[in-house]
Amino acid sequence: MPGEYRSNLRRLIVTQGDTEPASVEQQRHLGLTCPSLYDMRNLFQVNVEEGRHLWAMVYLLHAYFGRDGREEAEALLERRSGDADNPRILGAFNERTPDWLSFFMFTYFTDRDGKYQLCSLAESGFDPLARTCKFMLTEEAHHMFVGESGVGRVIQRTCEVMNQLKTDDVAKIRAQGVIDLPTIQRYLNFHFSVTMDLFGADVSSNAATFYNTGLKGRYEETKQSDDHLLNDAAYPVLEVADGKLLTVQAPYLNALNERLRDDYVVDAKAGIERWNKIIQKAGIPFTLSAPHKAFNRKIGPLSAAKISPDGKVLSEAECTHHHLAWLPSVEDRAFVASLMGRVAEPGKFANWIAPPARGINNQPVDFAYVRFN
Ligand code: BYC
Ligand code: FE
Ligand code: FE
Repeated sequence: MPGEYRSNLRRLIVTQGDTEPASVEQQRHLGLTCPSLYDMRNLFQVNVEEGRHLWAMVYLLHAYFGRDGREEAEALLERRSGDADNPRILGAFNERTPDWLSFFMFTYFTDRDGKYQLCSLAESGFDPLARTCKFMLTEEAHHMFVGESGVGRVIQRTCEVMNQLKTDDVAKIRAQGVIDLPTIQRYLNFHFSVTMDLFGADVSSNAATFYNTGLKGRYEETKQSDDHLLNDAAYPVLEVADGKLLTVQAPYLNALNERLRDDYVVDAKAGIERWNKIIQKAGIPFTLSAPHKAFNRKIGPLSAAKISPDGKVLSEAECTHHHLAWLPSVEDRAFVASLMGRVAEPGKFANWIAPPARGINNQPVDFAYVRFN
């Protein structure tokens, strides 16, 4: 392999591999506060599979990259999520996953980044990487299911309590030990925006190189009807000019991160609409929505501006003023944390979450999914 190709390929594999143990580190204490045995079993399955994804990437490093690969794999084992001195590579993987609402949001939004990145690596011309990513994708579907159904069950339980009390008063809803819908929206805003950053800068020469050298493709590359070279093509990206968000055309090859982010947003929004169906069915006039993709960014040119969830460019003062309404506050997080307590009796569920519609592998919902020996 030529030098630059080799180091780019290794870097992609290291970045992918780094996220896998990071997520397990972020989630490792959640067994202590599982809302049911059903949920605990799902947590363990997710963690085991992320561990295997790590193994798959380390295998590639050892099998194809000689000494550099072994050193990178060693370094991967030394990094820790959130460690100030030796953190994980990507931002979202250094955030905490302190409670189960965060876990469900993470598996819905952040594992979905996994799906999109793996789909683009599954197009790689480096066949061992492409093949292993295709296999990893089969497991990603379950992780996202855990997230979507988890958040859905939290919403369902909240709606039940709201209808019993006939109120949307946050204090009264919280007093019943369930999570109010505005707090769920703030958690959604946080996890959505942190995940937006995982796609990298909107305009990136790395992205162009990865694509041009066949290391990565687009999402569903083979279904794209253009020439797959993209040399003279353009793609829209956002810029802040005169206090407004403007769409400008960038060279397509440099905008491939943005293209993948846009594909992701369509998919992520579809599930939010399914959550809204639960709220509608309960007859409650409230709608969850995805924040604008420019909201709360830390990566790329949009990170220099303050942008509201509905896509308005704000002054520093306006932003500080609204911050509490848009992202989980210390108090929101403390409230959610106060609800977390372990429920480990088969068929029992914590008060803040509805039971699932069905069990796992045709077992009943009250099956003893985890045994403590
Ligand atoms: N945080 O040119 P840019 C998953 C860095 S999730 C911190 O835009 P590029 C999973 C970037 O590294 C899927 N740093 O970067 C989910 C670069 O650094 P250098 C994970 C960031 O390379 C749940 C600089 O900023 N897989 O599997 O075009 C549970 C300039 O950026 C971030 C992958 O990501 C960030 N968010 O795009 C378990 C696939 N973003 O060179 C698992 C592999 C960017 O200046 N990775 N930077 O030192 C990639 O394809 C690319 O590296 C990225 C970044 C798309 C992430
Ligand atoms: Fe994974
Ligand atoms: Fe995953």
